[in-house]
Amino acid sequence: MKHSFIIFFLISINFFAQIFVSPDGNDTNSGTIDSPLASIVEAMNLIQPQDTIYLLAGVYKVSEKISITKNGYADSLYCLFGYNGERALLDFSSMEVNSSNRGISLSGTYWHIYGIDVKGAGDNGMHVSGSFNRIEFCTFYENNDTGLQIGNGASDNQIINCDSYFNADPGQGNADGFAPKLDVGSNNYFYGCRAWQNSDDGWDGYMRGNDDVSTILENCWSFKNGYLKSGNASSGNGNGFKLGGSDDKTLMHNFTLKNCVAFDNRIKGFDQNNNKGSMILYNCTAYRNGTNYSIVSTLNDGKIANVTNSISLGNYGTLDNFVEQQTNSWFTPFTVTEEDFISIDTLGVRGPRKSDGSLPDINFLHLANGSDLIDAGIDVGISFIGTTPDLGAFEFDPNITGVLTNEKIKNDFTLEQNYPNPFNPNTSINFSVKNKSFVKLEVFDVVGRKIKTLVNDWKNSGNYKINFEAKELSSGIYFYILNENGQIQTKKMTLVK
Ligand SMILES: [Ca+2]
Ligand SMILES: [Ca+2]
Ligand SMILES: [Ca+2]
Ligand SMILES: [Ca+2]
Repeated sequence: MKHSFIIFFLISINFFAQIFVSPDGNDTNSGTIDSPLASIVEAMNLIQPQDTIYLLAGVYKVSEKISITKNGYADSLYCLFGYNGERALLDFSSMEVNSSNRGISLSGTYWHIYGIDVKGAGDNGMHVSGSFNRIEFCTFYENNDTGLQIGNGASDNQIINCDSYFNADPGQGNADGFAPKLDVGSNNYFYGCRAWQNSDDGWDGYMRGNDDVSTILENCWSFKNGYLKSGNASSGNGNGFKLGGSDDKTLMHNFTLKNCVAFDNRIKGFDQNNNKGSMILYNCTAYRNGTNYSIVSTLNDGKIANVTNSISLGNYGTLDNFVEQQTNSWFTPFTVTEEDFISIDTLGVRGPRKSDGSLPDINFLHLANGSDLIDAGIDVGISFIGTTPDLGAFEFDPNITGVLTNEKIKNDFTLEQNYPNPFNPNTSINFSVKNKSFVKLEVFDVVGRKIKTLVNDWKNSGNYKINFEAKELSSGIYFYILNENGQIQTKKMTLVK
């Protein structure tokens, strides 16, 4: 009863405009669900902050670049969503192959783009030059350059649960899956993404025009890069994660990779490529790449390379003496064989995502019961099961039989009861965030009117204490709701004057 009430008012409180677009729509329509527009560009012209453009399911044949230029604010995002969990495919295949023919050019800020597929653009599927955007549960495939590229100083973007595959440029040496590269800014974050069979690299952080920037990847899989859709080898670089590099070999890209997996990439799994910045690899797994790990050239002063709790099935490659290493699978007394894993069959790795966009459950490269790699790692600040962290990207859970999940690194958070409660007129609301994520904390009254937005921003992992002041409000029951990456927790508080 209580639940349905809360769900009811969560829906009913949204007074912001919704603009609907359909492949069968018409731009003379009003833009309601029953009378949708035809053109995404027209919807872009109409949208106001906090509005949502819903793309009804279907194939949108688009022949010109879609430029997203409006700037939202931390407390009023623009939203572009596939409607109701269905997929909207933006098919740019009629575009000529040309570096000015990107599919979507996102130069705006504070956009949340969710549930959209981008195919066949004449250049990048999407190019992000704006900051503080969240691109979620989108796919980029068969574009004529990198699927999703981030550049022009763009910073603080979150790329969550996206796939990028079968991208190939005519020369095959440029198209990566995900490319925070060249003049990209800092603090872009990838979570739960997959890149496969791109003609050049899975991820590429090559620098030109900017220096000493930082990028974070968690729970990302990169495989079969350096191969074309046909399965033939490409003439591109073929690395899973290319962690930088620059023309004069001096520029720095600081990468942090946690729980990332590279396999079957043609040349290298995890590749420094003359990057002079810091590279932190925690709990990564590499298998059957040309070379699994390669960090071989000295870094700039003050920069460090660290590979810890990581697995190589097969020869690990080359990590120079300056690379700090602890408890990797190639150290004594560990032995790594196929028997350490439930499966080394890649079955399911490119399978469909769950309905919330998270990665599919697989057995591939998950540790088998009895492996000496279980509970063999050291604590690097990633949550773990058992007495200590395991080696590799997937933590063994003795309580789960059959298909394993990636639960342990799912974003999660706690929302505490406010204190004092009842209160007048000030109270504190504490919450904690485990992984960096987009957090919204809002207060509603008992009929579901939004009273105040207390938080609407990216938060790093940590504990937060927010003061709520209710001097202007009357006595009664209020709700506060924390929304973190789409997961919601609600608590009740009482103002007594
Ligand atoms: Ca290349
Ligand atoms: Ca590349
Ligand atoms: Ca073993
Ligand atoms: Ca463990």
